[in-house]
Amino acid sequence: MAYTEVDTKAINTIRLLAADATFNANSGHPGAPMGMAPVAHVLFNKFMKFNPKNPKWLNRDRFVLSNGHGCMLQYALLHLFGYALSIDDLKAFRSVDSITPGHPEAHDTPGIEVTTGPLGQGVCNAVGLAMAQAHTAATFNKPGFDVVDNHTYCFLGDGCLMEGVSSEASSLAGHLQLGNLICIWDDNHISIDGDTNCAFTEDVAKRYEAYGWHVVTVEDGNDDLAGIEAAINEAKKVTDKPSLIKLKTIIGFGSLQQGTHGVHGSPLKADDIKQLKQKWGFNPDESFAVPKEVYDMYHKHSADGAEAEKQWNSLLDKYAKEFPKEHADLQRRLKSDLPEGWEKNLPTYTPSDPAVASRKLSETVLSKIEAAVPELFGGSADLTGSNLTRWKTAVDFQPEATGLGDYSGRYVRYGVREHAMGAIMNGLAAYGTILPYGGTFLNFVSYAAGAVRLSALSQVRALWVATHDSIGLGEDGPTHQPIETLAHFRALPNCMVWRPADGNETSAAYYVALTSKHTPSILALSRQNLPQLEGSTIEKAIKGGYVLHEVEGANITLVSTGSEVGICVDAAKYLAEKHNIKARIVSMPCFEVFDAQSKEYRLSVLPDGIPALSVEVMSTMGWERYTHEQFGINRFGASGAYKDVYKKFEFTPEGISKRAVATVDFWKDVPNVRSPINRAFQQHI
Ligand SMILES: Cc1ncc(C[n+]2csc(CCOP(=O)(O)OP(=O)(O)O)c2C)c(N)n1
Ligand SMILES: *[C@@H]1O[C@H](CO)[C@@H](O)[C@H](O)[C@H]1NC(C)=O
Ligand SMILES: *[C@@H]1O[C@H](CO)[C@@H](O)[C@H](O)[C@H]1NC(C)=O
Ligand SMILES: *[C@@H]1O[C@H](CO)[C@@H](O)[C@H](O)[C@H]1NC(C)=O
Ligand SMILES: CC(=O)N[C@H]1CO[C@H](CO)[C@@H](O)[C@@H]1O
Ligand SMILES: [Mg+2]
Repeated sequence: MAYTEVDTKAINTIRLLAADATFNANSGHPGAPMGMAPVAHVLFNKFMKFNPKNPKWLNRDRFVLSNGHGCMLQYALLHLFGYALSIDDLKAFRSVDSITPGHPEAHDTPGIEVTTGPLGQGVCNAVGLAMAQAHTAATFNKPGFDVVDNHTYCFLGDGCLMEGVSSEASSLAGHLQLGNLICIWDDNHISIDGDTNCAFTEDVAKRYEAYGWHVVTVEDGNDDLAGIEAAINEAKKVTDKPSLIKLKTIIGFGSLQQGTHGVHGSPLKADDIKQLKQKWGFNPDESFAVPKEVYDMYHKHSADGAEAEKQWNSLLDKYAKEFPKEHADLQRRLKSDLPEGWEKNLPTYTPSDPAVASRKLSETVLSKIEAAVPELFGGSADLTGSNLTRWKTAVDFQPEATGLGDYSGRYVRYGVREHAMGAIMNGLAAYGTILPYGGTFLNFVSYAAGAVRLSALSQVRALWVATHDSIGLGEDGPTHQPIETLAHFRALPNCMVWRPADGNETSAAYYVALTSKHTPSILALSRQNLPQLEGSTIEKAIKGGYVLHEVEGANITLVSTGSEVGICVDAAKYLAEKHNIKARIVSMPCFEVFDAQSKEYRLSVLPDGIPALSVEVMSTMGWERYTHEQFGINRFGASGAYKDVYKKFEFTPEGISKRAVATVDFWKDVPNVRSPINRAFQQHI
């Protein structure tokens, strides 16, 4: 179909909304929206299937703006197509409590699929969405019932392509042959420092071809709408490779400063906006103007989308009759509810059960629940054997052509790509039918910190199976031994860091992680064997912290996590025998969850009257919130057999006792020792 004046008007409307909103906010990025308005117009109006009245319709096409600084493009589109985003919301761009924040946030704004802005993340999210689409189709589609059959589109900029994380994910996407993924690169030769030739001169097209992508170039992304349409059509036809469309554009198209970094991140000047409006036939004295024919055109497309959803709904009704079990499973997953009774599969242990490494306990949990929780979909960053993340009968998520698995498989070979794994999990979770988990060493979760932070911010349920959680990993040494990791992720809002001490606590960690619909979890798991602790139960551990061992007339509380709790139990015996000191023991597997308990409960665990000493083989930072004294490791670890390393740092019953004696001695003259739980005001809101 030929393009007309209305198309041009629509494109210029998008450009001017971006110019007006950034001018009005006196902040923001007009350049990318003005350069990408033509491709956005063609993609949204000719290709994408969605219903603005129901932004969560399962079989919509997904769109990710990986160059999230260009979000005025996305906000303008959402408004024009009739999502619940008004002109006033555009006027409130970048103001406090608006639904149009400085970068797109999925949980704030209807129609935004994933939270982007940290460059490189969005394209990885898009890979995750495309994987989820492929997996969901392979799991639920039946002959004649293409319940899931559509595409993930992603815009990305030079910045995204420079970030290493996008290379990790793109390499995997090529291997996985994700034909439903179409990425469009805003090849405008500009980033903040100016012309990209100062730092970014590789042949990106060749690189992506080498990854196994289909790559096409559109020479004129500013005016050649038919060329853009043809490139997207061609990309859709390639079903066994992801596509990259290299779209040559001019940043800030139309502005007096077009093609320079001056339009990247600063509003245009008033007279510049004026000349744009004059040039394009808009009233120069009017802002946020939308011609009626532009609304009409876009609303027509949205009405087609609503009709497509209606037809899909009747397809789904028929599906429900023919495949009631699958239909019920799909509906349940879309609510993030877990299957009735799934938790009965969580293993429990008795004190006489053998000592087991918590990474192994984690594997047992996964093996026992995977059948009951079919949305569990995970893998490991090339540490499957060490991390024990794969149940025995698992099928790999692989393209059939590789002969290694198929798309219905639930086990992902992420390769050595922790950061992409984290970012892909965010995309997998955003799709709506999958509960993602990923395994690596705890130390290397830090490689993925950029993605973990976005999981927490955008309220994504994703699990990190983070094994080899401390100096207890032994011989691999300080390069692999986490020190600051727990402090870092405990400081991250809305992130649960679990460090279970035994089998019951490991089950508790999984229980809370899986049932918390809006919070990611990191499960820090040991390589070394841990005894089953008398008094641990799932019920107690799901409070985040509890009294493992109470004693009348106690002199001190020992507070610990994971592998050190068992050593504290031995230390308490030693203290009673050798020093006539009575120690009560608190296990604190998760700060975040403990903090959410009532003050009364927290004070019952950490009472007034006696000092508390924390024991954890990592940075002491953060423990001041719970204890008077801290025994930890504020330096790097050491390479050696794990028992020798623990001995070197004195994490032995004797070493802990030495600190306990010093604590009791130091605080004995302090009258009315107060629990650190008592505060003048609540520490968080
Ligand atoms: C991880 C990360 N690092 C740095 C930034 C800051 N930043 C925002 S946009 C940008 C330049 C991006 O260039 P490009 O993607 O080409 O965008 P364009 O200027 O073409 O709009 C940078 C460095 C960021 N958002 N994320
Ligand atoms: C959805 O995708 C399939 C291919 O995966 C395609 O055949 C179909 O036309 C698409 N539907 C719409 C409405 O875009
Ligand atoms: C684990 O929990 C179960 C059930 O609550 C309990 O019977 C058992 O004693 C606990 N195991 C340990 C080692 O405390
Ligand atoms: C421990 O507390 C008891 C009182 O509960 C006290 O009699 C005893 O002296 C204390 N021990 C030490 C070593 O302070
Ligand atoms: C079952 C399994 O694969 N175990 C492996 C776990 O990882 C360690 C290395 O860290 C191997 O020695 C085990 O064989
Ligand atoms: Mg650029």
